[in-house]
Amino acid sequence: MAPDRVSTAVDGPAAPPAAPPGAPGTARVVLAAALAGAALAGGVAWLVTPDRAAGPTTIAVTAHHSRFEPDRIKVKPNETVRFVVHNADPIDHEFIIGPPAVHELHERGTPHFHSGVTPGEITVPAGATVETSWTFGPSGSSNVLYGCHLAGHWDYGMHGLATIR
Ligand SMILES: [Cu+2]
Repeated sequence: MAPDRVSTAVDGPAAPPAAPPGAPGTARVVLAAALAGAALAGGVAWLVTPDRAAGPTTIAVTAHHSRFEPDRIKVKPNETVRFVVHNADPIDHEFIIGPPAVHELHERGTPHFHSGVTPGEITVPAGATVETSWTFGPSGSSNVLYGCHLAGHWDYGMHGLATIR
């Protein structure tokens, strides 16, 4: 159970809804949530390789039970990735992406509302889907992490790792 693409087969059999009827979301996000649920049932972390076949790279990320799914992604050096982040939880979350220093700053308590003006820093309200873009550095640059710094969320495990290669 290690799907390597999330942005294909959106026309396949209907997946169970990831959010209540009427909540914002896309087929792609629903599929990602369904795959993530299946992977988590097996107790495994899994890896997503973005689909680069058509246009800008998009990675769908779902916040579910205060974890990010997927929690491991692979990107190309210097690649700009559009993150479509869906919050399937009944509480708000944030999605902050950057090198470790960025996360140290946010973990110490900078404001926890992000309008999206700063690339890679968004608030994702309960049930909402919010997008942001991030441009990764060259191969061999420092690790890029993504996570939520609302009180206790990072320590609970609400973070993921992007590998540049
Ligand atoms: Cu959170």
